[in-house]
Amino acid sequence: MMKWLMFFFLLPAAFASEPPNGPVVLTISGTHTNAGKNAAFTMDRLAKLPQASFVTQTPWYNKPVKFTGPLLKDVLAAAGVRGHKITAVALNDYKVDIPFEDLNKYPVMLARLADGKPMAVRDKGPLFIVYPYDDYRELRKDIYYGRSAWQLSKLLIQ
Ligand SMILES: Nc1nc2c(c(=O)[nH]1)N[C@H]1C(S)=C(S)[C@@H](COP(=O)(O)O)O[C@H]1N2
Ligand SMILES: [Mo]
Repeated sequence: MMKWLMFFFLLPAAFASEPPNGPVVLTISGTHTNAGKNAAFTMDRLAKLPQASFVTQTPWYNKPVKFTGPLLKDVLAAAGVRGHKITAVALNDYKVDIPFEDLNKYPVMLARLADGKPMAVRDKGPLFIVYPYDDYRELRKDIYYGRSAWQLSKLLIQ
């Protein structure tokens, strides 16, 4: 009974806040942000940014995976965001800091496809921050694996 009440109560609100091209999958916020409404990203908007792609082995899959998505620095540029430090927040409330320096040193990707397919939440999707671990041996360390937030939902900029 309670469940149904909740359903009818929440449903109109969910539709009202949804832009025509789908739900917001990533929000960006922070004190040095002038992003305003540019800080909300639908999958569609992320897919329209220039796309990067690389194949790499990871600790999460038992074979190399081809990841595709915009570079994190291009996402932040599209939102009009600058700062020193990024805190990535995931759907499971995992939080990790990523220095802006990483984005200039490496093509850090906001992956939205794994082997050409969208990632379900149970497969660490829909968004996964990935580094090109195979191209840089120094990235094959727990500090960078830790910065690889899967199920990403927010970026807080400081
Ligand atoms: N969303 C989310 N991303 C995450 C984590 C997490 O708990 N939640 N753990 C991080 C850490 S500390 C590491 S080492 C790697 C590997 O985590 P896993 O092997 O538990 O998937 O994912 C990183 N990304
Ligand atoms: Mo870790």
